[in-house]
Formats: sequence, C-alpha cells, structure tokens
Amino acid sequence: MKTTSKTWSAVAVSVAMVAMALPAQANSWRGWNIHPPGYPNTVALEAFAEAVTERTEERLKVQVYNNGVLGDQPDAIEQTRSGALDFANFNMGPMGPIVKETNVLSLPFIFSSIEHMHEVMDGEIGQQFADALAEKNLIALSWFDSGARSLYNTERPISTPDDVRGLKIRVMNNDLYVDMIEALGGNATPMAYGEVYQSLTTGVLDGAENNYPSFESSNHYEVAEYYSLTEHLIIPECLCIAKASWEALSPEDQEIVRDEAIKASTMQRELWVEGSRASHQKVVDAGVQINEVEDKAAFQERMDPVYAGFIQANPELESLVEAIRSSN
Ligand code: BDP
Repeated sequence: MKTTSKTWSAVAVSVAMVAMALPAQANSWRGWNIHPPGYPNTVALEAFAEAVTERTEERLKVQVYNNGVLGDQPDAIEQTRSGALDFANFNMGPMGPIVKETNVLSLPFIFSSIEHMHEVMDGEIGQQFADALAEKNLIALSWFDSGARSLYNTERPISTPDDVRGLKIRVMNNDLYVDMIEALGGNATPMAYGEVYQSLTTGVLDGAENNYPSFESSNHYEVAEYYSLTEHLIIPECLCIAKASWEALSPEDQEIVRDEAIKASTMQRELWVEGSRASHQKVVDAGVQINEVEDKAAFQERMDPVYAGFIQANPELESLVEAIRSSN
C-alpha cells in the first residue's frame, strides 16, 4: 500500500481514539500537543517522552499525541487539570480564563522582547505564575518559547491601526484578545486553532494572528497573503504536568521528570530559532507579502484602554503588570 500523508493522519486519529478508549494506566502517561510532527515543540516533547521513559526504566511510559487529536486547547487544559491527561504544552493565552494571573502575559506588548520574556519567566516572577497554575492543579515545570505573534490576513498589509478596521480576525479563547482587536477597530472571533484554516478559505474570517512557525505549519499562509509584523503578543507556553500524575510519582521520578522538562525547554528554545527562520523562508518562497510596522507605538497606544480595563477588573494584578514592565 502506498502510504500517503492522509493515511498517516488517519492512523494518528485511530491511535488517538484507541488511546481515549483505554483506561488511564498508572505507569503510562499521555501528553497533549497541538502541533504537527517536526514542529519545534513536538520535537522537544517527544524527546522529553523518550528520555523520561528511558530514565525511569519504564516505570513511566510516556507518549505524546500530536496535532491536537486529544481535543482543542481549552478542553485539554480541563482534562489535564482533572488528571484525565497527564501532561501538555499549553500556551498561556487560552489559560487566562482558568488561571486569571496568567492574563497578565496576554496583555499586548507587555514584554519588550523575547529575551525579556525569557528572563522574567525563568526568574522569580515566572515562579509566581507557576504557583498560580499549581493552585489550579497544573504543575508548570518549564517554559517554552512561542516567539512574537503578528497579524495576517487575506485583504491588505497592515501598517497602521486603521488598516485593521472592519477585518474579521480570529483570536485564541480569551476575552482580552477580543478587547485587543476591538481596540484596533477589527471584529474578533475566538475560535479553536483547528478551525481557522477552513474559516479563512470560506471568508468567515479575514485573518488571524500567530508566530511564523504556526502561520506556516497550519497552512494559513496558503490563504492569508499578508503578514504584518505587529509583534503585539509575546506569550510563553508551559510544559505542564497534571497535579494528580505528578503527585503519584516517587521523589526520584519527580526529579527525572523535572530535569527532562527543563532540558526539553532548552531544546525547544534552540529549535525555535531555527524553526522560525525556516518557516519565514517557506512563507516568503510561497509568495506571502511581509511588511514591517514602522510605527508600533501607534498600536501600543491603542492598547491603553485594554490595560486600563484589565487593571480596573483585576486591581490585585496591577503590581504584577508593573513588575514585568519595570523589569526590562
Ligand atoms: C500557537 C500556540 C498554540 C495555540 C495556537 C493558536 O503554540 O498553543 O493553540 O498558536 O493560535 O502559536 O491557537
């Protein structure tokens, strides 16, 4: 039989269905991953799975399920919180509705650069986010990169906030992003990642926003021809373990899992740099028009009411916002 990529995805889906039907076994861990094989996060998660399986001498057999076959991100967060899934790589965007502290990370332009984000997340402030996640049954062992997210669409290059006016833009599941797009005059639609491609082709959406690797691997670049470097969101992602799965481990195995999670984040961040470059090249070669945004301050100013509204609704988080802004 000729093996087509379609056959492989059918195999992946049936493997996942079998996995869902099986009762969870104490020594087998299932991990949720939204990205396809070869994506930087996938490679790092698979290395994590393999190393943990090997170093625990199969006391833990760890398997990653790619392409979001175990559900969309908001569902997977709930499943990991309840221990139905054992671990996952989550973006902090869709985490906001569940762990409200993490909304701070979704404030547009909160980090001045990717390096700034790494410094904050690897330090004492990052630990505060890990503590907030732990209260909701998610043990964040390390932080992955997800670059900077920029706007893309099927209609026109975006150079000024007014260029966003009237565009139907998909956002991740978080009201803050609805406020962000509305502050630019666009119409925001929260939608699961897996539904965006189809919605772009049918015109239900005019655009979305993401980093280069996701813009490329989701094939959105085939439909959305304009990618504009607004770089409005720099959001970290966690390698998170379900609290129940974590607590079931011996201290020795916890140490192995923690160590490998940290190694996975180092690997992911390295792969990210090269992966972003390769994705950038691929979309350029495919004819995507990329434009720099000269006056980013104009976009930043439009976010003032978003910040004001956020702080008014969450006064207890103001000091955290300030701590991040002044840590630069
Ligand atoms: C990607 C993130 C992934 C999100 C996706 C999205 O890595 O976790 O689900 O964006 O836009 O960059 O939904």
